[in-house]
Amino acid sequence: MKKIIILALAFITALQLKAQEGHQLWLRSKESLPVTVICTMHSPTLTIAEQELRNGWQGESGATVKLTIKKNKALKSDGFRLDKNMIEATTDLGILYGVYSLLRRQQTGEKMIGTISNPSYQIRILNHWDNLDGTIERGYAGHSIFWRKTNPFVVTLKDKALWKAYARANASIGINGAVLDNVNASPKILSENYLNRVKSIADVLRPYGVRVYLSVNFASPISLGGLKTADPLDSSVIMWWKNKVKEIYSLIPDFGGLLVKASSEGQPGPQQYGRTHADGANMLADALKPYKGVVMWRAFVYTANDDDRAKQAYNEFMPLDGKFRDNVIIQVKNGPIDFQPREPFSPLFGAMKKTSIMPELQITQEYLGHAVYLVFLSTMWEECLKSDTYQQGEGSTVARCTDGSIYPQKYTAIAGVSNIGLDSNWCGHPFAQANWYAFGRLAWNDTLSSSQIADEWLKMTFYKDASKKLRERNYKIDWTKNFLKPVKQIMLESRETAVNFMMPLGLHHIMSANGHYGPGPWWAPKGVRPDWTPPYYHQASSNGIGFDRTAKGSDAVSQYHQPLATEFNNLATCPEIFLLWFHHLPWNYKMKNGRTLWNALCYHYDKGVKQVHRFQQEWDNLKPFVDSAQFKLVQLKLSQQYDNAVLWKDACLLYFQQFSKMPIPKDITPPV
Ligand code: GCW
Repeated sequence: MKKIIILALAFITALQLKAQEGHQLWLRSKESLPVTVICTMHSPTLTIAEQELRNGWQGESGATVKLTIKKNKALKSDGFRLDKNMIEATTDLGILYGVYSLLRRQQTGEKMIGTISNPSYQIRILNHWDNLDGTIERGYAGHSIFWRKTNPFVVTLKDKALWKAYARANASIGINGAVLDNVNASPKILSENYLNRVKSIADVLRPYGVRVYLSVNFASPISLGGLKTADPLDSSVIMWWKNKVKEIYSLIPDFGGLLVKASSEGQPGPQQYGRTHADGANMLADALKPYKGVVMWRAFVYTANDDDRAKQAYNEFMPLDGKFRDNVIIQVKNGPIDFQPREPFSPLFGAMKKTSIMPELQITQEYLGHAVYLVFLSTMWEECLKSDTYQQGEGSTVARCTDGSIYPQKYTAIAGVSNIGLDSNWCGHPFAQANWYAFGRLAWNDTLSSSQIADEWLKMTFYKDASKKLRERNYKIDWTKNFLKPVKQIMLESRETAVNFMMPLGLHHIMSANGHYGPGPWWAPKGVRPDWTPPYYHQASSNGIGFDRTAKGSDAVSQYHQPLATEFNNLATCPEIFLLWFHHLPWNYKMKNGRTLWNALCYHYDKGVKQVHRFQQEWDNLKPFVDSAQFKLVQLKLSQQYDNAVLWKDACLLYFQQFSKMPIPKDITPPV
């Protein structure tokens, strides 16, 4: 009997592990060549490093590779140096990163010898908006990999295998932190049962250098602790958090810290007690300090008042500059409103000079077509990171203002809202994996180009997928010319394409309510907060369209450092990509190319639709290069994207036309 049970268990385990083999992401298994690895030190992380090297070696057959841990002033934190058959780092995690980098370079043909690579940000973290019942807020790839409704506290072998594969993928791109639960946090996350599960997750993630963090509900002392208040200056509240933090660290000694969404979209926060964000954040920071934990405090705050929503975070946080403890990091979304297809950078970047600031990017495609559209977000993030804030003179880019190059922050960090779920390809769309990849790569090196990132990802993900026939021919040449080049081009164009057919020329927040998929510029039912309705943002009427944020309007422009304030304020110098973000203009306003604003809008929408159509045609040619299931899936998703692009164009043009009362240009397919 015992034997049968053991056999059955072994069989189930084998099946479960087999299921994970589908989850290879960009870490496709290769036939490795023999290699000898020399490493005189030992740790679980180094064991993984050695194994990875042996399993993936594509270099000279029979080579000997030395892994060396030693002090080297040129290396920052977990940075590494690659040389001919040598990886050097000051930490064992640095060695692991070096191994992944070396294996990637073997696959992509990138330079190796003499490379020194240091991380741009110390904390490179994913934010999972995962609820404890297993659902995911704005998740489009199935349920949570961490939480579930039934048997929530049982940790299975399958769970562990999945968490391990997740940790490995993160480590391969340098991600070293994960917030495991939604920022709209349930107080239950801090209860004993959940903390034990967090411990199990942390134990699996640890050897890969991924630390766990938790989102917490500011009112936890009331709802979980039974206290009467959550006032951050109340001594019983302070004590409650201290004890809770102590309990967490007794389970997870390397716990990273807490993420807080407070006094935002109905979440509790210090302001209910007449306290500031600094009072709230500092109270938690003090509790975490003895353990070297951090508080990531979100700046995503806005209330329904007459003030332009784009200005509110800045107005609320700027007066607090310098008032936060050094283990508090203010987490700021890339744009001042909310992860729209295009926003200018948030004016808080570079402006808070005495406070650590971290960018929050959204990997999950809440406003960019969910897991349906092919949108490579790297170009959007690159645009933000490379934007010049001018806060300390020319060259004060968002990246340099947040990665420690300009301001001496104690902690530097960058967060990405995850797009990961139980879906068999992790992210819902094969190309959505590229966004997870890109986030990690940019967090490691914020000067990388999207073109390089796309190149790497495509080579790692697709190079092996091709028909046998093709492989027998001059595969490398065919593949580069016929697959890599066109697909890379699609990826690099894809975000601008989405902007064109959704919200061109600085339009924003005109999507359908709640679902945030498809158009909804008309949505404004009575009784709904105006700042949740699209007409608040597009301001279309017979007079024109656009949100006036100039000095004559809401004056949001003045939150930007000169020369940007003037550049945005002035119609002649405002970049056309932000035109209707900053200006309200008549329909017949003359654009730089001589078109009327109305015609320009029509052409942008039309161009976006045509671009998606071209993506479809190009993809159709690529069948021999892609695994057939993936090929069909992408084909199907592109056709859904096309339908939705047509819907966006038709809906927006018909809706806006009632105000412009101008004809659709003749060379544009008329709305049906
Ligand atoms: O983008 C909005 C989303 C909410 C989200 C919120 C936030 C987690 O629509 O679903 O809540 O932002 O970032 O807090």
